[in-house]
Amino acid sequence: MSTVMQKIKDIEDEMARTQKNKATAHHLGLLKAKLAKLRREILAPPSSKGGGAGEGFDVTKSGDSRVGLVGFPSVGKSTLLNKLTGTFSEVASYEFTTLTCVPGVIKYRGSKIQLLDLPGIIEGAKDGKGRGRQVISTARTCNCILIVLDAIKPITHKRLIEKELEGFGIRLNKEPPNMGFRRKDKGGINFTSTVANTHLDLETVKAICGEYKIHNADISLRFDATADDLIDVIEGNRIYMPCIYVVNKIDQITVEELEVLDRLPHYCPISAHLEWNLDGLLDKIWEYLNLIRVYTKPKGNSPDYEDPVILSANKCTVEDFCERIHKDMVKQFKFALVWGSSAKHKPQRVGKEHTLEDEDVVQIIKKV
Ligand SMILES: Nc1nc2c(ncn2[C@@H]2O[C@H](COP(=O)(O)OP(=O)(O)OP(=O)(O)O)[C@@H](O)[C@H]2O)c(=O)[nH]1
Ligand SMILES: [Mg+2]
Repeated sequence: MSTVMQKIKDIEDEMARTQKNKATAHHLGLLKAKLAKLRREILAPPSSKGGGAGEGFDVTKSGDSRVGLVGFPSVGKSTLLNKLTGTFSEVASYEFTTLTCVPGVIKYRGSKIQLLDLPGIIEGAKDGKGRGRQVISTARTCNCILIVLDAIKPITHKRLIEKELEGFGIRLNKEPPNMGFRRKDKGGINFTSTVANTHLDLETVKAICGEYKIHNADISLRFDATADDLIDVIEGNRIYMPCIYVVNKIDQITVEELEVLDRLPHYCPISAHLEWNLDGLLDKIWEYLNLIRVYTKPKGNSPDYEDPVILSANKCTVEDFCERIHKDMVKQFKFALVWGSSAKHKPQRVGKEHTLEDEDVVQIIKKV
């Protein structure tokens, strides 16, 4: 492992020394590709059987979605878990109080959100330091990440945590790169673009592909992609995840300082200890999880508003709803009656491809 670490360091040093301009673009692209390959080696060493290395903490998934608390030591992650879930995770003024993953459950708008308190990470986690690797591996299993920051610590901490997560293949608040990439048997590298490219040219693309021993491929860009985007597409195991920057301990800063923080995108100020703005945070978590609630209506009864079926807003057809209720439901499905914002009438009769919306009421009519 240490030789891999040394190689990573050497490449990072070389990148820092290299001036960024048109003439060095392909060389930098090549270095980035080499770096991505080395990081992958650390994630999952090829020799290891059963894969101990890239593994997270052994906590069973429960509820409708999973949210992870990530941050430096002593920023208040455990305090926040305790306040939001009523679970107990030890809080103390010294660093590295939490040494394992402690789960809790938030009940919010009829849904159950599993919140994971994780040990504080230190810089270099992505390169195998401390428990950080385990923390980030667990973070990869979440549906949303809360990066917890201390309001009185330098804002540079935000960038450091992001770098750790990025080094582990997690992409925050980002869509997968919109580009076509198809390997071929012959014909060389064919590089086309529908927009002006300011980062990538054919030479850089060839250098990066060459590093992966890809000599024949069709690559088409539909946006101004960077070398990192191309590497992400080739590596393929990236996880795209929503992230909220939770700035804690705002009881310790002035109103003027708070106003400066207000300009950060994807951010939520709180005081976990004094329970300031925890409702605002819950609202934001709900928004970033992008979930919808669907109420079932048994025939002849009123809808069950207590226990909604929770679906992802990206996967919320009547068929998805049926599958959640029972695995055989789709087979027995005849049609559904839907009340609510997705319905044109009250109720509307729909098929299984109909897309549901938040707080719709659904009654399934089975075949007889
Ligand atoms: N002033 C202030 N202090 C807080 C707040 N939230 C937490 N703290 C304090 O910060 C210290 C660290 O809190 P923890 O919750 O243990 O922090 P942690 O992030 O879980 O720390 P590790 O487990 O060591 O990574 C404790 O002394 C808390 O009382 C807050 O909103 N305001
Ligand atoms: Mg803790």
